[in-house]
Amino acid sequence: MQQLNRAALGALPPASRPRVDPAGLRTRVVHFGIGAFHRAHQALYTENAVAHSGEPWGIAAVAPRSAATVDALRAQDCLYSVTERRDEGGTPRVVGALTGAYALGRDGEAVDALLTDPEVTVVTLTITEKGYRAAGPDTVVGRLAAGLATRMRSGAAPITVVSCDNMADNGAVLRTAVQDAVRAAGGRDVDQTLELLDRQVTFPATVVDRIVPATAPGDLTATATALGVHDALPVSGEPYRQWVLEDRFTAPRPAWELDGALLVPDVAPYQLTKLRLLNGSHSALAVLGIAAGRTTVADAMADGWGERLVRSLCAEVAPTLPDGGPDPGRYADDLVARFRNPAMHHLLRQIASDASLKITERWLPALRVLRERGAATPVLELALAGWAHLTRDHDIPDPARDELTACWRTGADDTAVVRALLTTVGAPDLAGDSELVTAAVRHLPALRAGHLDI
Ligand code: CS2
Repeated sequence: MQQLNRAALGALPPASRPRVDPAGLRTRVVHFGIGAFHRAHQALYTENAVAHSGEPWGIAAVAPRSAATVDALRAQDCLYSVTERRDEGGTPRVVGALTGAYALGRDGEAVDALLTDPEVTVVTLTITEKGYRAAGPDTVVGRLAAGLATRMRSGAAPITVVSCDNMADNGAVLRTAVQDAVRAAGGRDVDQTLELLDRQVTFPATVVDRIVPATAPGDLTATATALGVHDALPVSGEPYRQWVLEDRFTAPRPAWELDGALLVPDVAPYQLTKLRLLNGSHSALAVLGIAAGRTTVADAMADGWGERLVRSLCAEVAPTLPDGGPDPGRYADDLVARFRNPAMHHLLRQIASDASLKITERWLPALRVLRERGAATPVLELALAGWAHLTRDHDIPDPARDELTACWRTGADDTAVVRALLTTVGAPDLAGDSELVTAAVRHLPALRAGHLDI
């Protein structure tokens, strides 16, 4: 079967062809993190913005690690398809927004050149929570900081840097990480560079939302059948997507609002609602669902247990949300419908990965607010128990996995272990909350027996 590339576009079914002519685009956005989420979210918004506005915004996508994805994309002239999953099947649509693909280590010089190119005025990032903790010269943050510093020193144009990861205050977190990396790199003109960065670069906060499971082997076959050509990098996502951006751009950007993106003065109410309700429920479904032998989100939702968990977690956490965001009741209704989508095959294991970083964004801040108020937190206690149970003996990737498993190896009792686990993820305050720890520990025997207590 012929491979997807520019020469094959004419042979695609008309509904599957890109909305823009990829050859007519110019590289004006650099994106770090080439994974499925970017390809099904920001790249799509950008292609649609181009189709609406006629402005030729193209994206150079940089892979922090995987040169294999870069090579596969290049072999397809940076084309790939996105399938919207309403039910089994769905029509793949080829996206033509990418103008280049680079591997951070191997193509470092090209990436540096892009970051100093005055025509590039936007950088976006999807590097996951752990990407913001690493700042050596070969990391995304290190490279970005070095590139921005060079851009500032050479008097180049202002630029906006947009974190698209699931963290509260993601723009401010990235800004601090970049400033720290510039300071760590040293040099005589550090202060002047930092001052220029302050003046010429903004880091708006954003909320991104679309459920995009990792591509499964069956997706490749289904996509090839629908397209009539082979796509090595297909992605599929739910129909719903949302992008809320803090309206603080210092330089030109694609007209994403023409594709439904919201530009608002303050994203915090949207950000906290999404993190605590959607991502918070996702993580709870993942750790508890795995304990009960479920495989996907849709499985966990299929028998009523998942829905009860989502609704009760949303109800427990809603009082911690600031005004001005979506209505929590309606949001919970939408979540139940989104999570039920049987066409998604979203693996609980995927969501449970890096849980030690995710729960510090998704559960712990809400838990702190509720405990300070003296409010009851039965659902978050159960979720914590599910997480603690998962850390005991699992093979799910997590940067803190060895430290967490080591907590169980001490032979201490469950209470001491749960305290140690919480301390390991940076929550010694919660570890010291005896009532909370006792309540979580009480669930462990049932979880060990595979019972779901909700
Ligand atoms: C999920 C998210 O894997 C996870 O941790 O909770 O990727 C989630 O699907 C997205 O944030 C939805 O926008």
